[in-house]
Amino acid sequence: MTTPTDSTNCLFCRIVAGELPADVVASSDNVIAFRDIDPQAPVHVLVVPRAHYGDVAQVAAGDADLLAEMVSLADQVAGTLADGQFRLIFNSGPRAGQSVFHVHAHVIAGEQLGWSPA
Ligand code: IU
Repeated sequence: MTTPTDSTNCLFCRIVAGELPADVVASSDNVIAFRDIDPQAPVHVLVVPRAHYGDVAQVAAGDADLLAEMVSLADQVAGTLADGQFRLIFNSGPRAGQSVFHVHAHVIAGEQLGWSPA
């Protein structure tokens, strides 16, 4: 688990609050989904809980139902914007490539995906 973070000056908290713009494609009670500004595939959407958690392990430990809601919204996005098949990626910690420390799942879809994430 990475170091817990707080919502002070958190980019994704500001998007959730509507203080910064984002291309929101779906939402549910506790989760929003918006397009990544630097897409790596035809469909590249970030699924983000409204509440601030630093990484996926913190969500799993703190609110497993919220983690399930994130996965459900990811599935909905892939079904709406692509053919329902998708890759779901959580980068957890800087060495894994996490750069924004408000947990988010990358939904990657819309083309035949290769496999070499490392
Ligand atoms: P990462 O797993 O923490 O590295 O993913 C962060 C993502 O957030 C990355 O793909 C960025 O392109 C994306 N992003 C964004 O969509 N909007 C922003 O304003 C910023 C980053 I900063």
